[in-house]
Amino acid sequence: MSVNKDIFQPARDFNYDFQSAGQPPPGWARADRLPDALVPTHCCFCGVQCGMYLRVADGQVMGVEPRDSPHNRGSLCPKGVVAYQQVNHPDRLTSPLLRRGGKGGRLERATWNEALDYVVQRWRALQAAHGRDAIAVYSGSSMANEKCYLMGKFARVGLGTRHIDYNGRLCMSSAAVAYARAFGLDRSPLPMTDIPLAECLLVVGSNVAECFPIATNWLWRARDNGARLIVIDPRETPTARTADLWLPVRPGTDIAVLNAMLRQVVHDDLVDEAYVGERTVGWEAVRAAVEPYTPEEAERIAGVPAERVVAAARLYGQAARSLILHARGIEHSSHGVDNCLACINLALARGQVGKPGSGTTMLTGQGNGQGGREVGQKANQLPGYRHIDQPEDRRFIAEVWGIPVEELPWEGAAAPEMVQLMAGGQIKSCLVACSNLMVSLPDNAVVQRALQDLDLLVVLDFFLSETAELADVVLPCSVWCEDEGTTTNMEGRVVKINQAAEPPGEARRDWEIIAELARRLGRGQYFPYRSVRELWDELRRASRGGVADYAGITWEKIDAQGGVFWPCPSEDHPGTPRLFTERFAHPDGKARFFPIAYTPPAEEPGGEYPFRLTSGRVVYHYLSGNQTRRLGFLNSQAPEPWVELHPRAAARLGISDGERVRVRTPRGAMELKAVVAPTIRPDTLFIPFHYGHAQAVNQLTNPAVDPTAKIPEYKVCAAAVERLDVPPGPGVAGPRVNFTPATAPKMFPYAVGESRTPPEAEGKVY
Ligand SMILES: Nc1nc2c(c(=O)[nH]1)N[C@H]1C(S)=C(S)[C@@H](COP(=O)(O)OP(=O)(O)OC[C@H]3O[C@@H](n4cnc5c(=O)[nH]c(N)nc54)[C@H](O)[C@@H]3O)O[C@H]1N2
Ligand SMILES: Nc1nc2c(c(=O)[nH]1)N[C@H]1C(S)=C(S)[C@@H](COP(=O)(O)OP(=O)(O)OC[C@H]3O[C@@H](n4cnc5c(=O)[nH]c(N)nc54)[C@H](O)[C@@H]3O)O[C@H]1N2
Ligand code: SF4
Ligand SMILES: [Mo]
Repeated sequence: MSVNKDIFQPARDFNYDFQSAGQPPPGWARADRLPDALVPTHCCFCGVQCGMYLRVADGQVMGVEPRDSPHNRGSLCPKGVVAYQQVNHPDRLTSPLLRRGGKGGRLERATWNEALDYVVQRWRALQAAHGRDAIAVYSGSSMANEKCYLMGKFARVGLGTRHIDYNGRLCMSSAAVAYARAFGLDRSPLPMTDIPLAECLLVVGSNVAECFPIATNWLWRARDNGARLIVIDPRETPTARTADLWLPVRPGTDIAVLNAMLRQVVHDDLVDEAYVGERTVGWEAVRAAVEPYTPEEAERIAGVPAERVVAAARLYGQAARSLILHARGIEHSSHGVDNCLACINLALARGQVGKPGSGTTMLTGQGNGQGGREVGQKANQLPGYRHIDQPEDRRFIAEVWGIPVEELPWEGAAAPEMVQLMAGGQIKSCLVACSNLMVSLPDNAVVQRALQDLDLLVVLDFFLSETAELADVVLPCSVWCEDEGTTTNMEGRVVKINQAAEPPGEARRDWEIIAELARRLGRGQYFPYRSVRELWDELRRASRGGVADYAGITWEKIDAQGGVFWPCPSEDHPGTPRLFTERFAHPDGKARFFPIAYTPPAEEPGGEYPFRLTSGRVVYHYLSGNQTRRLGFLNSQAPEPWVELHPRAAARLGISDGERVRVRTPRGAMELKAVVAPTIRPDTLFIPFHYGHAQAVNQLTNPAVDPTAKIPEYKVCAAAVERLDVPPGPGVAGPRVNFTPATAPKMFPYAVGESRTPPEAEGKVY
């Protein structure tokens, strides 16, 4: 077998100069050794969760081999192939760091005892002075289910605070709300292996080929079978380039197109009346609601030629099996829930949901993006997708945890609201695990002030992130393959991550650090875990009977079946790959239609800011980039951000390809390289978001959120782009800002010290 040696090389160009150092650091595994073992596991990056083997020699991870899991069939993308290079990376944090000399001081090495004692003593003092809710926990979905579960329990039982939320809030919380509302349950209704059964694929707001490269193989199989492909995206993505139809929508205007497609389906008599009558509720209101959305109206609002809207409706509507795949392009919106519901309306009207190879599916982003949102680290949620406001759910979980139900806090602030509570001084300390807020939250000048003003910021990470740089205490943790556990991939398939190495130096596993903090807080009796398996067994018990029921999933069954789909209520149950085949998850078994009207984004272009700025991903980097910017091969392909703009816009502004330019929004400005490309709408700019500090696009983005899901509107705000020799003057009229009470980021309504008081039942759909 010929091996591309490059991919086995350590990252040469990040913080470690091998040339002058001469030799790799001690402990760096050599790629040319034969492995002692191949450890079966899954990739740590996106929601596809490709199976892989890690090559291990002398306890060191030294490479990767293909593994034939049912959903990736041996393939890996460029990120999966080099993921293992994080393990022995010279930038790994190997001892706790403590900021000495107050806020202006430096982060310096400390012992675990010193660091943990300091954290616990400060937390006790802050809670005594300001109430339990003065501390927040901000978690993440790149961690295994067991750890995400532990974070929720630690916040509510260890610290007794109501404030816990996680980065999935920024990811697809709008799709989660939409599925819960329409179907009664939030999970992709079918496995990836169903995609080749579809006759028509409608991709709405996803750069599938760059963001889910291996899931894309299933799209190609569908194409091989003759499936037609339609893509709705302001950019002609690699997937759009191969499509039968590309609908270049103006950012933030998809509802006009989706409603017009549904109207055309109605006018062409393509509604599945039998299905609609038997399996759904609310159709008549939707039929009436879409009537004003003529193809011409869609063209006016969304900038997509009317005849393309009609053609898309016919391709989609005439297929016997059609599948809508949607992602952050429509979900990162101040009306993200409505965007997803508009997709669902279309699929329900065509009678597609609950059948093989058809319906709708959300392309879940993070490795454990699905599991992370159902095991209880979300502000309004308890394990098993239970709701924190439901008395019977509260009783059940309090019993599993062995605490009086009155001690269980109520709903806390969602991630963007937490930032406001920090900025407002109500939250005094935050424990961040598995998130890099300084890069990922919108309007990050405000985020920086909020984090810097905290009395105590504690960060668990294995590389010093932009957020960890601001911390008072940094606790070094394990990378994914230094621990075991389960993740739930984008299909709802629970898979097993296996341990291939020990954490380096003094680094510890996340769950060990959290359990130790609980012990030092005097809550050790609730956190007696000696292994991840004990945590897993408790999670199974806590999910029993819930919407996301893991009770019957054992690690052995995962191994035997190549993963188990939840719900899986008992050990003799095989799991549930396809949902809604007979009934939907609402008590009456029927799906719900919701009439959706187009509303403009929270900020529209105008005056000084004539462009729509959108942001997203490239294939070589992962999220905030804290991991992939350190992996030499990946970083060499995309070492810095750029702004994509259309040749017509560039010509008008005198900008040439490769030139450095300034992009401005009402919140900030940044300088970066221009990439002039005909693949983007002339009124739109695109910047990838994987970079920190002065290279972060979130200096510019709008913090407006969806009123229910609280997901930020990353995908559209008003912007200007200009040559660097143009002074950034005070400008003429500002953008037209559509802030309404519903879309404005709302201050969380509860004061601190109120964990034991139920909130008013306002907007508690999910
Ligand atoms: N390489 C890579 N892969 C990843 C990740 C990564 O960071 N890097 N992250 C993972 C995670 S957590 C996530 S959430 C997913 C995200 O996966 P995707 O949602 O596919 O990725 P994005 O780049 O955020 O946005 C998708 C597309 O939305 C388009 N878009 C922008 N505005 C609009 C709009 O108003 N309407 C429509 N229809 N489209 C619009 C953009 O042009 C872009 O092509 O990827 C996962 N996979
Ligand atoms: N402008 C703009 N902003 C966006 C988006 C966008 O499209 N545009 N997308 C949004 C989306 S979809 C997402 S998902 C968010 C993601 O935003 P973040 O969650 O902030 O991004 P990550 O890079 O995943 O941050 C994870 C951090 O935890 C560390 N980490 C990884 N694994 C572990 C682990 O097992 N344990 C611990 N303790 N730490 C770990 C990593 O080193 C990294 O520093 O960003 C959002 N922000
Ligand atoms: S597609 Fe996703 S899970 Fe698969 S190798 Fe790439 S990043 Fe990893
Ligand atoms: Mo995400």
